[in-house]
Amino acid sequence: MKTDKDISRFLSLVLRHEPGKIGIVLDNQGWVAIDTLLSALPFPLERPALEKLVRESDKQRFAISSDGAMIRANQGHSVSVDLGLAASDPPEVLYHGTVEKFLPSILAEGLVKGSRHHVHLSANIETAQKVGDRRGSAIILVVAAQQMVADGHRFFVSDNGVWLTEHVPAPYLTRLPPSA
Ligand code: HQG
Repeated sequence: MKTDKDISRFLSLVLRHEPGKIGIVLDNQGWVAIDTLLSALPFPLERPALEKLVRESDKQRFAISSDGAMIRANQGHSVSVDLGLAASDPPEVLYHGTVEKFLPSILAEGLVKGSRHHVHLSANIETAQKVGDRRGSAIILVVAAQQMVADGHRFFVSDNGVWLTEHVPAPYLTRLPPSA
């Protein structure tokens, strides 16, 4: 029996990274017909259960189109899609959670997007803490977002509130001291 978490992980995999794994094709904006997805999944899933999972996803990872026909991941893709996000004005600072072992490289080349479309940032420290804790003991980096905007960098915000940018050069990063 698959848990909602197992299903969510699998949907993240096929809607962000490897749609070909189950023989589906995402359109340019990352959408696929829900009927196509459900019949391609290697386990049974009914539409109401999928809708519930999308509604209750802790990070609101997926979106269903307004006509109810299609689904996509809100962010985090490595396959090429155009989410159609408009550039947004970020708060003064944003946060990024990482771990100690990446710091030398981050301080040398800044935050890089790797295989994803963007570097992922959050507006609050708690989220960055959780993101960093996925890999060990979180280190929180503060990103001088408004300074970056002043210098010509652009920011986007996904439908589920993740702040995205192409690259954060090292001079815009400072380390948040651990809280007592
Ligand atoms: C690190 C989850 C060395 C970066 C989360 C991170 C997030 C560098 C890792 C979303 C580096 C990339 C994304 C550099 C960055 N040298 N390491 N120059 N620049 N890094 O998973 O931000 O559950 O691609 O610090 O909640 O950890 O999938 O990015 O540790 O929103 O919905 O390289 O994934 O959301 O890792 O996480 P990731 P991330 P979901």
